[in-house]
Amino acid sequence: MFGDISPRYHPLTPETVPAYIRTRKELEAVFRPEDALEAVEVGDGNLNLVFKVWAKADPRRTVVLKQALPYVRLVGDSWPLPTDRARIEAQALEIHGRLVPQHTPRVYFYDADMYLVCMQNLIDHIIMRKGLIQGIKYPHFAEHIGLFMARTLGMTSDLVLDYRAKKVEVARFINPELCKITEDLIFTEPYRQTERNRFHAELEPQVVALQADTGLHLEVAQLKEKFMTQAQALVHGDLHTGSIMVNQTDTYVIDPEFAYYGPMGFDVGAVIGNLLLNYAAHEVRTTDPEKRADFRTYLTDTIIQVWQVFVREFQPIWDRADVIDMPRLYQQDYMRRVLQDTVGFGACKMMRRVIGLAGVEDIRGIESVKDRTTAASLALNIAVSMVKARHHITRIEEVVEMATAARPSM
Ligand code: SR1
Ligand code: MG
Repeated sequence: MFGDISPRYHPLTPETVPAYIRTRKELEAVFRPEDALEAVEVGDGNLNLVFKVWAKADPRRTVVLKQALPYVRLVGDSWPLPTDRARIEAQALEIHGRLVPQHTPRVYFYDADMYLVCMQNLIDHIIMRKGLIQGIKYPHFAEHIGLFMARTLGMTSDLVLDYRAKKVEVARFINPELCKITEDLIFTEPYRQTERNRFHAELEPQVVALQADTGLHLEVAQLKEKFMTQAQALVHGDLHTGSIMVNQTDTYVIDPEFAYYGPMGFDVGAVIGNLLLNYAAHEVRTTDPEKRADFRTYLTDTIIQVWQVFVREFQPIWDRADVIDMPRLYQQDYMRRVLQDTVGFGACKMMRRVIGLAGVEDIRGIESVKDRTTAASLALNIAVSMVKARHHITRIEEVVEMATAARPSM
């Protein structure tokens, strides 16, 4: 266990949610005393309980309650996990809401005894991963997420924060157990034989080769060290396409419970790596060659645009930065290092989703084993070429070139 659990804490159920809602003054503007309330548990993530609750008479009057369990939901109570992650999520959402309100769900309250965040129910939006699997394009996504990352990363870095405030923030977002999940599941387990890995037998020869590749291990070890030691900015920490909700006009970033002070490229890499996982999945998910080529062009254009918008929106942050010398050269050097980190972390995020415990639906949801193997193999080949090339990359277009050149080996 991790510290004492509040005596008031109890996991909610759909039956107990309405009574809990009645105790919260913050929701008096949403629900009326006479409202009959309905709740369902919809958590399909790996860690928490998530309830949607609405007024039966008007389902648009609705909120989401996200409550931490004291263990990893995906595995059970044999894997304890601190409920403090709910505080981290509430505080990160507060910062995101200040810096990019248009891309952050509204938070109604945080209940520190119940380890629960109550927030806006994004009823007009879907999880981006699900949309991408169906081949839906989101024309404003790159613009939105590029801005989101430039603001949330740049404005929480030493380029903007006062020297003392920065250290206070680093301390506030110490998140050791969730970082340890990342250290194990992303940077360690995929590269050795462990019980928690979940790849299918047909992929084994490629995984065995990857696990014997000492050059790859060196790169991944360097990235793990960077993840563990570089307190560059407040990163979201789990910015995959399952943490993004979208429609044709809006983009919202949810679920920052893995937030901590880490390298910026960890977030940018998560976005790009997950777009590439989807790219690999469409190798078999979209059988019509023209449609596949068209959707892939959308994905690769999006990758390029995400980076370009990120760099463009970072510029005003540079204008506020007090750097000692050669500001132009330093800016270029800084952004090049963030790009190289992005490529390395993006690759690690891809490999873990193919080999490790927590997969993604893009690949693992492919029913035919043969097809799943083809997509997974392509994802691994793209990732391996990225991680090995990362030190030399100077342009985002090189990532797209590597993706388009890669072929499945199985
Ligand atoms: C045991 S938690 C597995 C994964 O779920 C979260 O979404 C993170 O990506 C974590 O690595
Ligand atoms: Mg999550």
